[in-house]
Amino acid sequence: MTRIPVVAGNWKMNFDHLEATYFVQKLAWTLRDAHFGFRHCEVTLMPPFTSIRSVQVLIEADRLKLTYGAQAVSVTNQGAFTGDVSADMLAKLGCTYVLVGHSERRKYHPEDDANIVDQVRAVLAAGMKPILCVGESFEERRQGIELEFAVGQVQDVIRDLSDKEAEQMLIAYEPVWAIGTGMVATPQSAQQAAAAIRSHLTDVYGDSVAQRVRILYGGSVNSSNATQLMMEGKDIDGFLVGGASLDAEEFATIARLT
Ligand code: G2H
Repeated sequence: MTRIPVVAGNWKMNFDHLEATYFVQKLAWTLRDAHFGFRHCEVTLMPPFTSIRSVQVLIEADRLKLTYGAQAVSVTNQGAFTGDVSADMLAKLGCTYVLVGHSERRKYHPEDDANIVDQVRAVLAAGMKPILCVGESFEERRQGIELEFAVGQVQDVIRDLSDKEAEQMLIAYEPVWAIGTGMVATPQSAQQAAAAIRSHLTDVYGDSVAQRVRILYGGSVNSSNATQLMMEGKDIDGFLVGGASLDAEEFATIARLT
């Protein structure tokens, strides 16, 4: 089964709508092939809520072969939830993906497993694809339980999903100690985690579903480590890129190497 790799740029809380417009123009100029589609991978941008509409307008106006998504979503669809943004609102903005359970959301917001399951359901119900983020902290790695921990996080979220729903998911393995630190997982350990996650998906859904789910690696990815991670990661289907996605040339290089 051939899985099309994804390179997702998680801008986190960076770029207002004007900076976002400038970035997309620069990325399109840097990657002239954005007009024709990338040969090997899908490139997707995950701006803050306030920049999604600007990114959408530019991508549609210039017919760029880029997709985009959001970094978080409400578990409810409408009503008195001040500050929240619903899955339907994001779907109407043309979002393809929504990040769910990023470690920064788990840390700074009350996002526990039950809430993350509800976010996944909301995203799927609105016709988008959740990118579920999992990964161990330094402490779990020190104890040697990193694989059990990451697989356990996947297990907690997917247990009630149907085969069809599971196929729509992407999973980003992001060891917390590697996020924004410059410390990247070794290609072997990234592959080992991706393989453990895929093996769990096989146990639950069977091989044909498990082989369709794209598993990304995230955590200090840049143009110097992307090639090795891809070459040695037969279960790694692309990257969730944070810091390095804020530089259009660097991000374009990662996309070319994926
Ligand atoms: C991991 C990643 C993108 P960074 O969170 O989500 O960030 O590449 O800066 O480590």
